[in-house]
Amino acid sequence: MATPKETNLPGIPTFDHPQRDDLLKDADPEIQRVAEDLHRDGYAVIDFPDPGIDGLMEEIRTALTPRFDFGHWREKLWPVSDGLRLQDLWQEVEAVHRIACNERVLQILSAVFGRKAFPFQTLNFPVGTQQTLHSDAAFFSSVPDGFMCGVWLAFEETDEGNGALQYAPGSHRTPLLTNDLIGMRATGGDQRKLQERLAFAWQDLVHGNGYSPEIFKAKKGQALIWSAHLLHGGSRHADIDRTRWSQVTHYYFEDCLYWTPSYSDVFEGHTYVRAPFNIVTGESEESTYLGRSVPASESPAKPAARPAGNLVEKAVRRVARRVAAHSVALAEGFDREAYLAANPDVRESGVSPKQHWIRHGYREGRKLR
Ligand SMILES: O=C(O)CCC(=O)C(=O)O
Ligand SMILES: [Fe+2]
Repeated sequence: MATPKETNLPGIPTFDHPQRDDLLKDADPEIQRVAEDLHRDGYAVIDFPDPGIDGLMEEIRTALTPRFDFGHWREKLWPVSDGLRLQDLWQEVEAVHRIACNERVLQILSAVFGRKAFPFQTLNFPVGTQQTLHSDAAFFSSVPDGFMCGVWLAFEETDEGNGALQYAPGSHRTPLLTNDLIGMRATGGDQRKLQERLAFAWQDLVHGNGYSPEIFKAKKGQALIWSAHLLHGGSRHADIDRTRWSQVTHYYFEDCLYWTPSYSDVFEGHTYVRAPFNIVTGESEESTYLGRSVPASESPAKPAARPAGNLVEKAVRRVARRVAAHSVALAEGFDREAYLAANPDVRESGVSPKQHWIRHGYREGRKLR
């Protein structure tokens, strides 16, 4: 499985490959179905392939419950659309490790992508993340493109009430948003502004292409695989008395270069290259380009200093509000001329009417039209 099958296009994941039917002709029906779903929709659902999965999920819930402050979440984080998470608990909790390294999952991923999969990061959530729609490729990309995915496992049923995972079917066809596309420089720039611009741009992609986000109404023990470019996030966690226990494991594939577009200005010579940790082998995977090793970067392009305490909360609230305003403006068809006519002060100030609405008008309750 480690070596890609011989083809003229070894850099395209098998599920998207022009010869995918031929490449997968000997694969079992589940693998063929997952490949087809990833190709068509950008995601695929499986029953998690471990007969002891109920016990593992129970073990994780019991081990982690005392480590989360649910009161703080309800009072401070939930109102600003934030969640709770613990990263890389595979190092401490055996059940998290076992889920991340499940052999059948590795077999399915390796077959449908055509390179050997390895898990490099886990996140455990007790409640919904309420994250806005995004593509993981902004943070975890590969060369060749597309060799990354997430496998999200529901420890309990998820629906409209408890912040189910959401995704925009078909959005895996949208381009990787490198910094040149969003007009922001990573090196020497403001990483928070860049992330805000990215969040707006993903919303533009969803609205502009007419995608309709759906939620994953999962049964306990079901898992959703998303491909690197699928726009996904967490829906509103409406009922704060409910939980949304879940684990996501992020996977890369061997023999790639691993990089972070958000931290890179490639054509100015700054590529933030990673050496992701292979949770199965316990060793880092070095990046390679066409078979030759590429050293990992020392540190990302320096993000702007992070403010402390309630300044962080204020910043999170401000970004959440602006993203919401941007979404409303898109959904209702912002009319620039009508906004200027109704708001002479905006015309006089010379600022962009849409930016004014997103930054001020929305909060001040000014009418869109
Ligand atoms: O669990 C969620 O709501 C989203 C998680 C996610 O986007 C991720 O881990 O990449
Ligand atoms: Fe994500």
